[in-house]
Amino acid sequence: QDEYLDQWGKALEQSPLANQQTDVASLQASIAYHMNASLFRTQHNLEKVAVYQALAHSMADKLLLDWNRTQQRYRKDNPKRVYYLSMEFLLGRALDNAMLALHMKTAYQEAVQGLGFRLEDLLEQERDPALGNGGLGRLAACYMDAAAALDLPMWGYGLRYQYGLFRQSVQQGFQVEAPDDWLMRHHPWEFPRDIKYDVQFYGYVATKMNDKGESRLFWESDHKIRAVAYDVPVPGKDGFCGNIRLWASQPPHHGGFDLDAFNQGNYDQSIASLKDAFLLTSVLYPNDNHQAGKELRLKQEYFFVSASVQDVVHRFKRYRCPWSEFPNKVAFQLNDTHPTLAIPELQRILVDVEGLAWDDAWDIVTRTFAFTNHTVLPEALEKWPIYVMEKVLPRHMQIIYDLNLFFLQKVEEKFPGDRDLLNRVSIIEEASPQQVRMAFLAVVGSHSVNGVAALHSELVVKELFNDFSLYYGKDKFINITNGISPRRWLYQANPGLRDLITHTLGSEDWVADLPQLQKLAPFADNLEFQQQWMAIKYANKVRLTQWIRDDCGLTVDPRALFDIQVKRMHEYKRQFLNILGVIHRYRVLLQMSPEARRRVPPRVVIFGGKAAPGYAIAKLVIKLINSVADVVNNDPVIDDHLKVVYLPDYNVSLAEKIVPASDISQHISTAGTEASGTSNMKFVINGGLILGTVDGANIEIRDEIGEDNIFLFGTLADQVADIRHAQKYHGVLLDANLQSVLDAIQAGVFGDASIFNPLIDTLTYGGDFYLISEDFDAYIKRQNDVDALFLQKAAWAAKSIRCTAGMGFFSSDRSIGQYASRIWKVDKTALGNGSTSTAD
Ligand code: CBF
Repeated sequence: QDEYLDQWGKALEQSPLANQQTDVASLQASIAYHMNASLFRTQHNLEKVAVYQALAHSMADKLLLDWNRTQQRYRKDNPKRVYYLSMEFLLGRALDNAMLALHMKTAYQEAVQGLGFRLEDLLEQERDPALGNGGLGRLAACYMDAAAALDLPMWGYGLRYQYGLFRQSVQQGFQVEAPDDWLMRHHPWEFPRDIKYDVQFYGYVATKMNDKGESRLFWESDHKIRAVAYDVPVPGKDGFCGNIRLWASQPPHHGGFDLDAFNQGNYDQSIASLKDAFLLTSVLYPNDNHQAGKELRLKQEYFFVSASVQDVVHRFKRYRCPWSEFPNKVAFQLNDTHPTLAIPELQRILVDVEGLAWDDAWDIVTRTFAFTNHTVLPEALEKWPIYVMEKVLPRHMQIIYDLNLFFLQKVEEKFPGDRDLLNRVSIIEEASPQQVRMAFLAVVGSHSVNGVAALHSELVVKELFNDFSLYYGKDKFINITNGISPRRWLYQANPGLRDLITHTLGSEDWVADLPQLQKLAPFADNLEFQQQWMAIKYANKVRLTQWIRDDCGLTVDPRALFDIQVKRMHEYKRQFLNILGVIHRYRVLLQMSPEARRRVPPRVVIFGGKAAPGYAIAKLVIKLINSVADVVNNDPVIDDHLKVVYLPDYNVSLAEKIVPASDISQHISTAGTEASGTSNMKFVINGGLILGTVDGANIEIRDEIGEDNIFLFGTLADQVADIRHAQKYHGVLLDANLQSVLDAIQAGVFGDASIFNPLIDTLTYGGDFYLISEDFDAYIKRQNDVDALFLQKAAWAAKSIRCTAGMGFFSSDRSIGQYASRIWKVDKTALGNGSTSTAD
């Protein structure tokens, strides 16, 4: 075929794909072409969604060319590549992002306008691919974006769930879940590939002779499901385009159809394997920071890692390098423990399939994997019962036993006679039933383990993996503080602020070099600049106000203080504390004279976030918020002094509207529970002040922007254990203001009180595990400080500017740069002019 390569290159050069023009008329032509050729529609039958799709196809054409060039270049240069293994990628919408990355938004805006549409309306037609639960999945998306922007050879691997995170609506104040059928309409941002791997489950392990007469273990099973690749391009800079490969499940052969069963009239049986395959990647488990614990989830995890490892091994073998080169060509990053089975899977492939000696294989494995821990919450730490693992993955269970044995022997060598230690570090937990501790397996199989913010990484070493850090030494455990994409979370989400910053700093260079934002600091006290700054904030608030009106039928005043808490509903994140604080405010306002009330700045308190469908207490908090909203929003005495909003179906694209509109946002987890948080970074970079606990990345945000520009309060992480201990023995002494708030709920001020009993019990009988009572007074006082500052317009504006100015550190480019140099040891690839062809 090589002799024809030149000819193919020339043919492509002549093709419409390589000759795309970017003037308005050519863009219109390309949209019209796709309307007819890709969607089979004509201009006589136009709906916004169809125009959006034609537009997306037109844009994707441009990305595809970059994608092909980039991947072809990799194939030729064979650099060390990073594979980011993540069960979740919360990508958000693609079109706006791609247009901005390729500097084509203005041209497309004009093009669609000339065809009778507004670009903003078309952008709203895109469904969010919600292939993630919250922070972990969104972080993965920001990291892919950063790698693409940095020209770093990194691919993401994940699952193409047929149904993403459920869609949430609110009925009678309660959360109602519906399936997220995001693929019902054609999704123009994924490209199905003819790349397939079979993944097997169940079966048995036996011994057989290989060609050399050596006896080998092998794993046999009839139960196979086929993984099929879908590639999702990630727009980068200057013609570079990254990739996320998502696996969908399909039946292994003959399309899963059993013709014999059909001929015998056994119709259910005839499509049984089809149903089986469909189910595997049908739905994302909707738990955030909580283990799902179901056999199907274990199968999803294995399916995902097996296909990914097979794909990477296949690519490696193409170059015929010795196996010892594998760690120099491949770095796997485990995004939490969900992909940990990749460790025994690679060991299995190297030993059972490729015939390497156990120790050689293990050396390769441990030099290839690195692990990021994202939580210290015990309920989120994955453990799989051995009886489930033995049934689903019999060979992997054997491998895990062996790995554990060799590991414990080494621990015994270093710390002889310490049986307790062996028990504590064993990958197998001697409980009933016995379980595999996935986090321990990840630590033992990785050369580097990192936490995601300074405090979190400290807790990881001191608490979660203390014994391991004594055994391995501290160097294996590092911190890499999370970061966010400045492209999506400022450049794209806040065009007004983007333009002001660009104008003030003289160029757009700050986007790729975020510490340049510091140059805004000298303008913090400049009154004219403050006015421009706050006018942008006001416009963003107006935009959100319209959204609230359309979505919730509620009118709110954009001049009020917008106080926002949007994130997954979870007890440790303490939305309960927030709503209890709102009730307290409501009661105080009611007791005030009208004059006194007028001296308090009006507030709009906005909530958003989904609760896992099985998480009853979190769902009750949603109900309480909505019940309080019903009363407060309709109280004529309160009028506009206080409004409460619950925005349903919080997702990435809604976040892009909410984040730029905050005056204050709340990040108020019990100290030591929120590993990092990333929405805190998004709010602050957009000039929103934050009210938070001394937890996660709040601490580093304070260090960067200065103590004066953040409202911190509450118990410190190292005090929590003592307080819980004391509460256990002496009971919870409820704060007096909090007690009156609870009395009001129990008196039925917010409707049927009995509904809320289980929630109130978490404070009283439940021992107030999340220290709401302990922190209540400090929280209320800090809220009063917020009120006082909001009345001083210039002082508020100055702090808002200083917030943005200090956020240079939190770019995902900095985080990914640190991963690259400290863990993966990879170089950037310079993009060359490699000929275009379909790579991989
Ligand atoms: O590191 C990213 C985020 O991950 C979580 O969402 C998680 O799922 N474990 C944490 O809860 C966040 O603190 C963290 O920012």
